[in-house]
Amino acid sequence: MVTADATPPELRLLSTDAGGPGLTVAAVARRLGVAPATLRTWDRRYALGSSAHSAGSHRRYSSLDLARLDLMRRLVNAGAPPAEAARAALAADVTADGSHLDIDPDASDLDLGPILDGMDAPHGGGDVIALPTAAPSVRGLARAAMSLDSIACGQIVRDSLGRRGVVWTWDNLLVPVLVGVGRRWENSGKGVEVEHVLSESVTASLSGVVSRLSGAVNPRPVILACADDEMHSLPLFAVSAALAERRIAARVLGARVPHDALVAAIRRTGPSAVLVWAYLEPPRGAQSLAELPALRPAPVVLAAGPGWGPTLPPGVGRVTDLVDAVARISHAVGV
Ligand code: B12
Repeated sequence: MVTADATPPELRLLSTDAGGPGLTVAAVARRLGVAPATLRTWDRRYALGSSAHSAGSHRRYSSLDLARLDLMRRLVNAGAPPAEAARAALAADVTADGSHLDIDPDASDLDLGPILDGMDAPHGGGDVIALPTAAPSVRGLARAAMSLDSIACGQIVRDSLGRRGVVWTWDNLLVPVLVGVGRRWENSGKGVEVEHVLSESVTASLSGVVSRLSGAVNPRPVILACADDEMHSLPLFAVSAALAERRIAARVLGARVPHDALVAAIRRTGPSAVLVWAYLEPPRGAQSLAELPALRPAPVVLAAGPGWGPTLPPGVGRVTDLVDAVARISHAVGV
């Protein structure tokens, strides 16, 4: 018998256990960081789904169902073939509060011991991102990213953007997961593929907010660019989406913008504000910001990110976070 204290606290004690309605497929998908289609497939193929259906035969999940599905997800993430993982999850003896799983190793051909040992490594260097006190949506996004499930990542991020807006989603959902992913890479050297899947999903979701903008209020453009060699472009998309919510249109030049290309873009468009993001120190440092074209009227030039160092050239403003960036750009465009 192998015992794992495996179920995260937010998966415990759902209302079906007290005779209430339980969770919907969408809610379970969010909590587990698994696409709803994957849950339906597991139900159809392996009979691993909800034990109760409510009126209208919609699936409703109890904490015991969730504990089994969570185990299934963990085993699959740890490399178990889905059919084997499902057999083990179905054979698991789940306790009443869903907090423990007693797994019978004879129920499966898998050697479950090493897989269970590898689950929930505590310091973010293993197969999870360590986010012990995080909200369910944060843990769901982290799990989806770790599973390289870009569809679930997109669903979780879009859901939050729709409900809470760009600034809340950036500060409370995206930053914690991005920092966790970055820390895992720092500790283990693993997970660049996770960073890429997460970044692509976040970029696409934030771009979706921008694509719904019509009737922008700013007559002169706003330019958002990364410094020379800088690949960390996500903050630009966050700024662009947060501005779009205020009906301000921005032109995102994206990652690795050579200094000469930025100069050319400024000359061609005559922007009211230019924000340049640097996570890493740019090759020519903050001095490059002093060498932007002197237009009339002069654009507001903003340096964002830790790469610019402590001293900025005269006339260049420093932006400290997303709210600050939106406020300064809104002021520059006169909104
Ligand atoms: C995603 C990611 C990538 C992706 C980027 C994809 C993309 N399209 O953006 C990829 C895989 C390409 C990548 C590459 C690299 N990465 Co990287 N990456 C990250 C990760 C996980 C998130 C980056 C991000 O968007 N951060 C945004 C927020 C979450 O960062 P933050 O520091 O908390 O931001 C706060 C402040 O900066 C502040 N702030 C201050 N001013 C402003 C202004 C504005 C407008 C905003 C919004 C915020 C803000 O508020 C922010 C919170 O809102 C970070 C981890 C991390 N902690 O950020 C590593 C991280 C930035 N990467 C790092 C490194 C070392 C690299 C690589 C050199 C190594 C590698 N893996 O190959 C390359 C660099 C390549 C290059 N030339 O640029 C290090 C940087 C360490 C350092 N300071 O030197 C980090 C910190 C990882 C780590 N923990 O070590 N990376």
